Amino acid sequence: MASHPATSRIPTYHEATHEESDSNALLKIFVLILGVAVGAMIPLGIWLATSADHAKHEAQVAAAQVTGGGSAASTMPGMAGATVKGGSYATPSFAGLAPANAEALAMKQAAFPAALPAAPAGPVAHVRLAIQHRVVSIAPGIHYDAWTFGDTAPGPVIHVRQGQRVDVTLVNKAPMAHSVDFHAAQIAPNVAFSDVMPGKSKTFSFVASTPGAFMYHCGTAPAFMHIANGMYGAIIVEPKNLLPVQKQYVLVSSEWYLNEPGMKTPASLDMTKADQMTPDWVTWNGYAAQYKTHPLTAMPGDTVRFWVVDAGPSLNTDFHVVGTVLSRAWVNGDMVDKPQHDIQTAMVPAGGGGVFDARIAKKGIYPFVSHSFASVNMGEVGLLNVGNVPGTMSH
Ligand SMILES: [Cu+2]
Repeated sequence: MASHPATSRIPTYHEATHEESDSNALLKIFVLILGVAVGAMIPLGIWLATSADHAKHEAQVAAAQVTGGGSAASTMPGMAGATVKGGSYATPSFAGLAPANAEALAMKQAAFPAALPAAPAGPVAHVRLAIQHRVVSIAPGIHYDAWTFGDTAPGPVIHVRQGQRVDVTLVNKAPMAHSVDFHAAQIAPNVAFSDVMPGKSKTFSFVASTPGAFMYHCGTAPAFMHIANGMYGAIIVEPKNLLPVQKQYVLVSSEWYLNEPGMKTPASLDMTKADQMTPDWVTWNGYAAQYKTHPLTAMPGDTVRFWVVDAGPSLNTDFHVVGTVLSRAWVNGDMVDKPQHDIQTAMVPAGGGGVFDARIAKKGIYPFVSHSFASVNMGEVGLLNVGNVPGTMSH
C-alpha cells in the first residue's frame, strides 16, 4: 500500500509525449518527487511506530521485573522455579503425563464432591474459609504445591439461598497475605476483600441478593497468580421458586500451569505458561478426568442440574453434555430472567457461571466436557452414568 502513490505515477510520466508543454513536464516531475517522498515516508513512519512499541514493551518488561514478576518469583512461597515475565520461555508442556500406575492412582483418589450440598436453614449462612498452602493432586500421580481455601482446590462449594445473609470468616494459616472476593456480593471491595495477614482472620457479611452460580477467589495482588495457584471456588445462590430437579452437581473449571511434571516433586506455577494461556491440565473440580473414574450418577428420566463456574484464570469453558441438549440454560448464570431452551453448548466465561438442566430419558454414559476440545485432552472431561450401566466411555 505504501508505495502505490509513487509507482502509479511513474508510468504516467514515462508515457508523456514531446507535445507536452514545459510547465506540464515540470508539474509531472514535481508530482513524481512528491510521490516518491510520500512512498518513502510511510515505511519510515511504520518503522518509527514499531520502534516506539518496542521501547514501550521493554519499559513494561523492566517495570514488571522491578515490581512484580521478577521479585515475586524469587520470594513468594509456591513460586519456586517460576520464570520471569517478558521475553522468557515457558517450560515444556507436561500435558497428559501419567505414571504407569495412573489408573490405580485415579481409582484411589477420592473425587471432589460434586453434589450440591444443602443450603443452611434460617436467615444467615455462616461460611468459614481457612487458607493454607499444601500439596494437592491434580491428575493421577501429578502433585502441585497449591494455595487453597479449606485444603482443596477448588475450595468448598458454598450453597446459600437468595436473600440470606452470608457471614464470612476468613482464617489465614498461610505464610503470606491472602483474601477472598465473592462475585455474588455487592459490597465495597477495598474493605471486604482486603488482605488478611498470616496468622490473622477477618469477618465480613453480605446479603446474597442476586441468584446464580458465582465464583469466589483470592483477590490479593497479583490475583492472577493466586487464582492460578488454586484459590477459587463456587458459591451457589439459589433463587426463590426454582423448579426442583432430581440431581444437582457443581462443576468448577480451572487450568493448571506447571513448572515441572509434578511427579517426583510437586510442581509450582509457571507464570510464563499462565501468561501465554498454555495450561498443562484443565480440570473439573481440580483433578483431571476424576469423574471419568468416579462418574456422577442419575436415573433414567431424571433432570440433572449442572451449576458450572469457570475459575479460569484465563480460559472459557464451552459446556456441553454428549448425548443430550441443555433443556434449560441460564446462560451467564442469569436466573432473574427466564432460561434459554434446548441448546447444545453454552459458554461459561472465565470468572463467570452458568446453570444448565438436562433431562435424560435413556440409560447410558453421558460425557460432560468443555467442547473447546484442547481442554478435553488436558483433562476437562467427566461422565454422567445414567441408570448404573456398566463400562465407560472415552471421548
Ligand atoms: Cu491468595
